Amino acid sequence: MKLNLTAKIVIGLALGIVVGLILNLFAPNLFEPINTWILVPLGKLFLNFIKMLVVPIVFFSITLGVAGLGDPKKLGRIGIKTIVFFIVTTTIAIFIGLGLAAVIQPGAGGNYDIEGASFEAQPAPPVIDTLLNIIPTNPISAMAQGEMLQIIAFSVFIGFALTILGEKTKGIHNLLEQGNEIMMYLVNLIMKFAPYGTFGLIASAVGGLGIPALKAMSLYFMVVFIALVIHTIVTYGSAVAVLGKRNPITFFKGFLPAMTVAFSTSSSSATLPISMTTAQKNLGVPKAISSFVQPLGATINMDGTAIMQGVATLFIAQAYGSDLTTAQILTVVLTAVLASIGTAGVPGVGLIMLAMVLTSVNLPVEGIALIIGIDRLLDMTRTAVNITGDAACAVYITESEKKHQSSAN
Ligand code: DAS
Repeated sequence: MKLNLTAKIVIGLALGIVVGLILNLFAPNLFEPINTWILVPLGKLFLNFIKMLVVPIVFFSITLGVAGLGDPKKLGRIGIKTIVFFIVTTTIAIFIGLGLAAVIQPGAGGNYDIEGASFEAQPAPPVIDTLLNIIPTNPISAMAQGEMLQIIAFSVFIGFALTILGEKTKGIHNLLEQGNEIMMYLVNLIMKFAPYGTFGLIASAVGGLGIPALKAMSLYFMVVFIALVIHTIVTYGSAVAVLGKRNPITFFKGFLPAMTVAFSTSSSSATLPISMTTAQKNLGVPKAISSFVQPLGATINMDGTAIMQGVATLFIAQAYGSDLTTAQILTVVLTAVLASIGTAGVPGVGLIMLAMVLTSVNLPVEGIALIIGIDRLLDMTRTAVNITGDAACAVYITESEKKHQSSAN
């Protein structure tokens, strides 16, 4: 029987938990050698694969994400309204995630020393330095050093230049598109190793930390899930009711077929054809609006992913006993919004962009070890949220264009 990747990851997760608990509860003396020779290498290999892709994916995704926004002059009324809707809802999403994580504190009582990656909190630089340092004096060295904010800033400038230069830079734009294709292929490839990496990381975390690790993971899962549900019902429900002048129940019922496909595929891009036909057939979104808003949204609007990144960052900070300053929280919001613009709609890429958010506030990427096992299950849910945000925007634009037409006549 051919198991799909999600099933394999879930099996890796379950086995990791069982092996971790057995080692922790019944054979602690065996844990050290097994952890050193099997579990940590499996986990480290997977984390290294993820780290390997972070810088190129950030550069290609954010450059193309910004270029994809189109020339502000040519964006037009629909484009401006769409992008404003996307940025506002993504920012609300992050604050819902951060707020819930700050209140529920899923990683509190942490000080987890995850697979030897103990973490010394570095004093955060003053806000003004953080802002000034965003502009890289040497972009290549920023990439070499993994200075995420500087890489993002450089990518935004390049993306903006591509938009303004248009046809003159068609060649380099295509080259970047191909580079991004290669990156998405490599994401797919390393996700095939996810079941083994997940097993190693979870067995190591649970084997070393025992039940508290399981508790932390379940709490994290619950906080992300609740934040996703709140954002979908409250933010999208009100946007559809107030801006779209629709009954939210009818909206969610009408869009459910697309949400279930997104849930099962964990890919906004793969679901796009279904999302568009569902919005057109069940929500009465005109083809012209659906064909602009939803493909753009599938690329640059990922509220569910932004929620995960906000919660995960606070959770990992708590797990390492590190309090984020206000400047660092704002950095998380900025990088998570940009990560959401950059994240392509393929399975697991939100996790890779999380490494970027963590690095931007000097948190160790190893902290992903505690959440990676359950990420696939959350990926399914947040992908369904991601595409629902695009559909809510399409309904808003449909209503707003109707008003515009009637006032024009
Ligand atoms: N699975 C991605 C998507 O298709 C989102 C993510 O990885 O967070 O929307």
